[in-house]
Amino acid sequence: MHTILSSATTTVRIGDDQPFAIIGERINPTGRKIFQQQLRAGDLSRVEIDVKEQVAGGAMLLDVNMGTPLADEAELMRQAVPLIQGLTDLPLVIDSSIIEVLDAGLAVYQGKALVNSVTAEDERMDAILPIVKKYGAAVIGLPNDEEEIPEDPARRLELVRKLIGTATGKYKIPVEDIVIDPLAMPVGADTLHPSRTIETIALIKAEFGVNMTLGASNVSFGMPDRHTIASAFLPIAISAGLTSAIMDARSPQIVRAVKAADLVLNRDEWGANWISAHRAAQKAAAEAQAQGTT
Ligand code: THG
Repeated sequence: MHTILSSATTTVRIGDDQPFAIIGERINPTGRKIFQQQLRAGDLSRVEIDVKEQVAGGAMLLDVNMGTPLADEAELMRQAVPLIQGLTDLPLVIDSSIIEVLDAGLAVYQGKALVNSVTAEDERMDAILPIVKKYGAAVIGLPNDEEEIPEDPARRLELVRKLIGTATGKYKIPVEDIVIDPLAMPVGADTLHPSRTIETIALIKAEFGVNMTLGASNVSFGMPDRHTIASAFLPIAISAGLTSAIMDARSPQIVRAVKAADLVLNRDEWGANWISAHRAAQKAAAEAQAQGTT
């Protein structure tokens, strides 16, 4: 099962026989005071740095979230999408909890975007899925409803059934355009959270075989040495069936852990990506040294 996303010029295929899809999380003002102040003042200049760093780090798609208190988020999204598409050919993930913001981003997007996200609540599905269909986009589905974010993996699976059933049945969205987020929560809040996420991934994979994504940084939130936690969590989740993650693409440690997982899980034929990345790093190091000695 392949989820195909695109920009005006570039296509990315997500699937369990493909290299793990690294979605850069960084274009998001949550927890970043200065970035929030800039966005509130209509200054999007920081986005350029965030794009460059994530592309350099190995991002294959970029999540775009403009959620800023006391700002016109729809207007920010309307400006951010063409700005980012002028800076990179990577496909984008349009991330907002506000329906008008998703619509504003999709209206100006060139290509096939991934909408982040819709829950299993009837009201949310009935508002967001028609927009997804209208733009021919793909969508991330979250297994929580009006009552709860369920802890039990079996209950999450029930909500995934509801989501996929409604999206494919009522709204005629192809199942390959539905990417499920099994919900990643901080290990610092409960050390059972990651195990529940991984069990949910395995259940969804067995029943539907759909592509999945999650917010990898959620897992390490509030803990020291976050990159090491992500570097352990992601390969385990990938082994269970996770095919992409919204993650810190600037971290060589996490990106290399994911690339090594591709290699050992046979998503990197002949180790071609692994070897060429190593050679590129060697070359860059040699060039840096030559610069330093002249
Ligand atoms: N699922 C889906 N979408 C998501 C999430 C998810 N989108 C948003 C979020 N969760 C994923 N994105 C981030 C982005 C940043 C961080 C965590 C998740 C993060 N930021 C630092 C912090 O808050 O400590 C920023 C600090 C700084 O740089 O100054 O951790 O789960 N579908």
